[in-house]
Amino acid sequence: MAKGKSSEYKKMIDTQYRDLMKHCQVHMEKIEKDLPEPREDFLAVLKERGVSRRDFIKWTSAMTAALMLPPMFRPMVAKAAENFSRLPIIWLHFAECTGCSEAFLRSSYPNVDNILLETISLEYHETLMAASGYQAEQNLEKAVKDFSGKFICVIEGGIPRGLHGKYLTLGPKGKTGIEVAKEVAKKAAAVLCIGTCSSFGGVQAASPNPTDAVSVKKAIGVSTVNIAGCPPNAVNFTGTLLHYLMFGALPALDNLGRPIWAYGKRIHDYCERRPHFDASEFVEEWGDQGALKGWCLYKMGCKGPYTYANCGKVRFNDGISWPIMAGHGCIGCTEADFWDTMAPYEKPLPDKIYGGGEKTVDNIGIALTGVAVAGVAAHAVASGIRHKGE
Ligand code: FSX
Ligand code: SF4
Ligand code: F3S
Repeated sequence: MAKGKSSEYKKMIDTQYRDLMKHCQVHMEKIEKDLPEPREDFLAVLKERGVSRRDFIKWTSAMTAALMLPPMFRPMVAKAAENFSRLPIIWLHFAECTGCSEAFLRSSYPNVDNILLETISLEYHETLMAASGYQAEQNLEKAVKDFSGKFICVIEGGIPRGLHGKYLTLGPKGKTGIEVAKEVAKKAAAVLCIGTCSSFGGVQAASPNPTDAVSVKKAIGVSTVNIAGCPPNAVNFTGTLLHYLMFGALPALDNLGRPIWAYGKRIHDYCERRPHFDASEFVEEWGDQGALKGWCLYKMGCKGPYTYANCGKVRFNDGISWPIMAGHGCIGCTEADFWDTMAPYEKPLPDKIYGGGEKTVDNIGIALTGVAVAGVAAHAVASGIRHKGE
C-alpha cells in the first residue's frame, strides 16, 4: 500500500475504534442502570481466591487481544468482567453428555475465566441447582418471567425431533425438549449454543441418528450464537458474554454462527507443529521417531487444516495444553457433522470429501467455510443485536 493510502487507512481504523469505544462506554453506562445489582464483588472474590491485581490485569490484556480489540479497550474488558454476575443466564440441557458444563466447572486451580463462570448469575441450570420436579419447573418459569427480554438463554445439547420430540422429555409435566426450548428462547435477549451438540446436533445426530437429533436452530428456528467444540473452550464462552456486556451486541459470526473472534482462523494456522508440516516432516506411525520429535500429525489424520477454532492459541485446562500439543491430531470438533465426516478417519481425508491432499491442504479450510476478515469487523456492532423490541 502506498504511504499516503496506508496513513489514510490507519486514520479510518482509528476513527472506527474510537466510535466503537464511544458506543461501548454509552452501553456500559446503560446496563449499569438496567441490570440487576451484582451478586458478588468480583474483585473481592478474585482476591479471596488468590488472584492478584497483577494477574487480573494480565488476564484483561490477554482477553482484549483474544477478542481482537486494541489495548485501549482493556479497562472496558475489566469493567465488563466486574459486571459479569449481573447478566441473568438460564442454562438448558438437552441431548448431550454434560461435558460442556463439566469442562467449565472442573478446574484444577482457579483462573479468572473459571471464577467468572462461578460468579455467573445462573437463574436456572439443571445440573447445578438443588431444586427438582415441580419446584425446578416453577423456578424456570419464574426466571423467564422476571428477566424477560434481558436474560441469555444458554443451551447445551442437541434436540431430538423423532416421535414428535418425545425421545427427550423434561420435568414433571413431561414437556419435550422442543417445547421447553421454544418457550424459553422466545423470551431471551439472545440464545447461545454451548458445544457442538446444540450448535450442530453433535454426537446423537451422527449417522444413523435414530432420534432425529438436530441443532437448536433447526429444531426451533431461532438464530443462535454457536460456541462450538466438544467440549468448547471456556474462554470462547466468557469472551462472547463479555463482548455482549461491552457492546450490547453479539459479536460478528461466521457462516456457521460461530464468533469470528474465536473461530475465524484454522487450527492449522495456530499450530506449533506447523513448521514441520511446511518442512514435510510427518508422524507416519504412532510412537515413531517423528512422534517423539513432535512432528506434524497430518498423515495420522489431523483435521487441523479443515477446522476453525483458536484451541492452539487459548489452550485448555488453564492454558496448559490442547489436543495437538498432547500428541493427538485434531478431530475437527468445532465443525458441523464432524462425528461423521472427520473424527472416524485416522488418515488424511479422501479427496472426495473436501478435495483433500497435501498439496492443496492450505486452501481446503478456506474453501470449506469461506471464512475471511477480522479486526473491527469481528465486533461489527451492527451484527445482530437481539434485545427484545429493538
Ligand atoms: Fe455435546 Fe456438551 Fe460434546 Fe458433551 O453437553 S459438545 S457431547 S462435550 O457435553 O453437548
Ligand atoms: Fe498442526 Fe495438524 Fe496442521 Fe500438522 S496438520 S500443522 S498437526 S494442525
Ligand atoms: Fe476440537 Fe480440534 Fe480443538 S479436536 S478441541 S477443534 S484441536
